[in-house]
Amino acid sequence: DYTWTEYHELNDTQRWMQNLVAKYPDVVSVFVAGRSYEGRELLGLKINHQNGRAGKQSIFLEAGMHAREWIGPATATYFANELLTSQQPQIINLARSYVWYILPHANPDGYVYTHKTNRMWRKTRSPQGNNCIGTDPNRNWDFHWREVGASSDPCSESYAGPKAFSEPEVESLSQYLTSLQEPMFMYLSLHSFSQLLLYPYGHTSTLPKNHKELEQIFNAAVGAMKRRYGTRYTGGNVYDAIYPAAGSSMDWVYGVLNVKYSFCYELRPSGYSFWTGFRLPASQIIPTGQETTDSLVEMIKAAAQIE
Ligand code: 0X9
Ligand code: ZN
Repeated sequence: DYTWTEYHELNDTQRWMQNLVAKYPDVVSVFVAGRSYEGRELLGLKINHQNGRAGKQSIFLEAGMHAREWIGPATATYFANELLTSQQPQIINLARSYVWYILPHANPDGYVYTHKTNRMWRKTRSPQGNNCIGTDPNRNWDFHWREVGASSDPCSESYAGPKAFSEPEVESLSQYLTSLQEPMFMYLSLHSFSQLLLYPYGHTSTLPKNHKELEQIFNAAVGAMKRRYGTRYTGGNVYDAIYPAAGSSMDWVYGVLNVKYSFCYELRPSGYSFWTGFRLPASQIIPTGQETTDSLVEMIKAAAQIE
């Protein structure tokens, strides 16, 4: 059985998703948002309660863009399971009020590589110049591409790629996001680590137009994150809160698709240790899933109140 007491390989999670369709045929379907360089499906879950009201908006949750950040996919699947099984009225309500798209593995080739060969791999697996492999998929989106905080060196961990949307994962996911029928209410990107909640932009310190609203939502989300286990998050706009970084999915969705609420979580742990930061013990998957669910519930409530 699929549990949240250990990290899973890609195939396990893809099988789990297919099994959910069989278990909840009226509510769950899978979607394929394209294919990776090595031909793997970008497989996600669509959760849509037919008995919800008509004209629902969507919320898209993306994780696993960076291969070694294993807590992202684990939290995405934890949250999907909550949407499907929780008895809490708030979560039942959330599940019914939106059309949910949950993509646990935006970079499946990289994830497989972290299991088989190099636990610390970050990028995609497409061959680039100078005998180096991979592009940083979170620098490859076509919005102020490569302007700052992105490298033109194919061997760099933040290589932006030879051009915007050079990576099949990123190009096809962008196409898929553009093609969705329901208006998108919110876009969420799960990364790790540092315990930060981030909003646009990465390419400039100029705050986005609705930054007052984003800050209000930020405060609600960070407050809820702390409630259960005292977990402290900081953050703000990417450029000031961490570092300049152009070409992320969050900024593209905000800037090009005009989705007003676009956020990125840098999940547990806190601190700076590169060696331990990506190796969050599996015993912390459930607590991370619980507090992040708390945070998402309050975040979406706060955003819905603004409307
Ligand atoms: O550098 C990144 O891409 C992200 N940090 S990480 O340690 N996970 O690599 C942060 C970038 C800002 N986040 C988004 N714009 N989504
Ligand atoms: Zn990341």
